[in-house]
Amino acid sequence: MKSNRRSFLRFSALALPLTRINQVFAKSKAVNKPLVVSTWNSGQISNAAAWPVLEKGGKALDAVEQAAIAIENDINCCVGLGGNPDRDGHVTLDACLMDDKFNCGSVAFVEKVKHPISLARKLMETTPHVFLAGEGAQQFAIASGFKLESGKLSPDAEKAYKEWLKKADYKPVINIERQQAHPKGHGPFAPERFEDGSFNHDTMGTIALDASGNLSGMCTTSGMGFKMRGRIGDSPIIGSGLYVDNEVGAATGSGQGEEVIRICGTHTIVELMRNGATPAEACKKAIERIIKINPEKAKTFQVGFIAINKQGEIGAYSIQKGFNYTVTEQGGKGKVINSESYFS
Ligand code: SD4
Repeated sequence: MKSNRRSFLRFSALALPLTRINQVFAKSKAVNKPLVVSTWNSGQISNAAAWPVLEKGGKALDAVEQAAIAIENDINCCVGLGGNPDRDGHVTLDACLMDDKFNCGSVAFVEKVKHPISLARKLMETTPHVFLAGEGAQQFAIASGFKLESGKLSPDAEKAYKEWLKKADYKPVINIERQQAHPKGHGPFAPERFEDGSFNHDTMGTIALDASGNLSGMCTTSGMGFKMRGRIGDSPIIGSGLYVDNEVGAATGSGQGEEVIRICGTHTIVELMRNGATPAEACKKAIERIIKINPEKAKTFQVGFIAINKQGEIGAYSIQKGFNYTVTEQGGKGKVINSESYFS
């Protein structure tokens, strides 16, 4: 009788879907919350803006929007109107966000809007649509009361663009981080710039778990520097640059967008976590999937992912060395962590 009961229990456990088993086990662990994680060491700026919202028990969605606004405001960072222009000299911005109920909003190829993240949120909250691009997105911004601003390239972006124009070589290579600091210094995030002033990344992603245990995320970018006019990368594409499933986890990333789109990068990571992978394992598997497509080509570009799960576990992985991310949890002080990478 006893053994029958035991085998019944064993077989019913096997009959449970893996996600359910994960949820059952997860319940026994203390959840690490609230928590916010952003790509790169400039994530210190984003996390510092997100944390006060989370600390007060606010929503993860509000926290990630604040994270994006802060970084879009920062002329010395890499995103927003001061970021690298396209090859014709125009700054075109992409951004998206996603909440804990599969609500999402994205805008792409938008010009003269200082906070594309807030435009994406407006789209999400006031229309039946999830993705708006170009002129239409700008019209929607005007209709929604956003002011158009010409913006100004940051001095470094301007210098880098002028430098690029000398050869105007259309060979986008992205995010191969330099290991040494900028000799002249450019504020606290100096090592993120090349000597000619150009950035080595143009994208900020933030994912957060709030005190109520709900997840949200955002991704905002000026896109790959000196890109073809109209080119859109992974960052505003739900499932590529950002994905959130409140039952499982959230992921975002930075790097060569085309390669992330090919594998639906962040959706892949969330699905791997659904099937039992930790955030770190899921990021690593997604990166390995990109590398497997063309291992030789993968030596020439960077992709870095970050992920969190419902329990507040954190993970990251990148192709090349040099990717880092910022974690803010209890105590509220942002900690920059160097990601593990495939190539050393
Ligand atoms: C893009 N993923 O437009 C972005 C670029 C990026 O750091 O992440 N740069 O493809």
